[in-house]
Amino acid sequence: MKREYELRVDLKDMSNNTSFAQYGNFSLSRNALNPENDGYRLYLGAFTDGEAGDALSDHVGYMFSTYDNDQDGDVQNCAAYWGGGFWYHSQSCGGVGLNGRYKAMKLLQHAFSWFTWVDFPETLRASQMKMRRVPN
Ligand SMILES: [Ca+2]
Repeated sequence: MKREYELRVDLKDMSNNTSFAQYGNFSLSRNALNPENDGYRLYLGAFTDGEAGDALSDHVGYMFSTYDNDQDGDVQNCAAYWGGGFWYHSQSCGGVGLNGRYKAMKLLQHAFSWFTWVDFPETLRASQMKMRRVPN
């Protein structure tokens, strides 16, 4: 039986307010024989808790993109445009970029954001993605 993990994302804004979002059943390339060929595709179960809100479910099913390996499906290179790798959405990159820049460099450019809590033109100060095994 496959082990099940939950994901907790801790966030901090520029005023040092903190928030979080939590999901059940986190995995990458869930059913792939070769995760690298599958792009380490994001899989999440249900949003289970957190005042930051569910911004990440929109990104489920997308591959992890980096500036030198654009797998996001959007016309642009989201990792280059936002400033860091992530599971970007195929339409306008999506609303979460936890490796994005601290400040948007161009008009309407997203950066380090979690759109249901901190979004353009504001950016986050810090984030942590933590996973742990769900006890049986
Ligand atoms: Ca692209």
